[in-house]
Amino acid sequence: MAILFRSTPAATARWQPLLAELMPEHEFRFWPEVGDPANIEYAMVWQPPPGLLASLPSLRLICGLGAGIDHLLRDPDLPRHIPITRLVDPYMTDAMSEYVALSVLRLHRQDLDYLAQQRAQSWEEREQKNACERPVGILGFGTLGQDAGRKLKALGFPVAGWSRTAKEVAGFVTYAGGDGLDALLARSEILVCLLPLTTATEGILNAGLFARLPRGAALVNAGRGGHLVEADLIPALDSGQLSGAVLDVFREEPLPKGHPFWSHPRIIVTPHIAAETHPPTAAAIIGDAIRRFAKGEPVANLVDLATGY
Ligand code: NDP
Ligand code: OXD
Repeated sequence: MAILFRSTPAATARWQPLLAELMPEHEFRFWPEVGDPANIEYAMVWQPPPGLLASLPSLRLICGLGAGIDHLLRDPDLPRHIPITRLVDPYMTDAMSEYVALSVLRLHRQDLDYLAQQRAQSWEEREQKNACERPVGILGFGTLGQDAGRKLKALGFPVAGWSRTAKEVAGFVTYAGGDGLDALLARSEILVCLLPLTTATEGILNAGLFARLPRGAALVNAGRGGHLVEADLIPALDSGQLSGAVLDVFREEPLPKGHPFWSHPRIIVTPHIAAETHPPTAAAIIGDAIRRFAKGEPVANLVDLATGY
């Protein structure tokens, strides 16, 4: 029995020594050295080439190396009968909340304007609200959204969350479904997207949605690039409907040189680093899932292919 590991070359180099240390009972094959595919029962993967998973006849469990699994569902040959786990790692959750808190604070404290003023050597005080006067809406109120919400709330922001299914989360206003979205947007001066990318959420950040936010609202997208209709963002910023955007994810990554997002004065770009997979903690979590699965015990964080996350 062997485990196939496939990620980027840089990530593979970080994972390799940890896997030997934390999962010594397993034989690992590091893509593209697959060896005999017939004895691979488990796959630990990030963006596997299409068809790779279908070529493993003994595969029993697919362990995604990220929280999102849209990279797996893009494979037309994905063996859909094989269970998939996604990564839920408190270390990553903390990292995402740091990113969201930083981004929301930058937008709230008018950093884009003060940076422009610094470049112009212009000493000008701007009127500033406190966090308690700046409602934040979080699209995707799951593992990451709720943790970010708790940390924003601790900073004083009134936070509301939007999810697919209705839920009660102590201390938060929550909304669900299409009607709930209108209500959340109407109150959100800063909108944070932490949704999974699915057929239902693709392109959700578009001109129609921006128009339903209060004028001058700002956007943080740390979900997926596919959530944003890129052509709609700059017109919304240039018209003043949106006042700023912090973007960590893009339809094409790396964001191509010359893309207008790089140089727009009201956009902050980061290179998909909001919450990177952290091999030491992730290896322990995935190792535990594989051990439980092998013993026939229930495994956490299984993906539901019907909803796509
Ligand atoms: P979860 O599955 O825990 O949460 C997803 C949330 O989105 C849930 O609240 C879910 O609703 C909601 N949701 C899903 N579909 C819809 C819909 N159609 N309408 C309304 N709400 C919807 O995922 P995580 O919080 O762990 O991760 C979220 C995403 O964050 C990942 O899929 C990934 O794309 C992104 N991510 C980005 C990273 C980065 O570095 N930029 C790092 C890690 C993750 P419900 O509660 O009803 O199920
Ligand atoms: C993830 C990511 O989904 O890093 O984990 O984007």
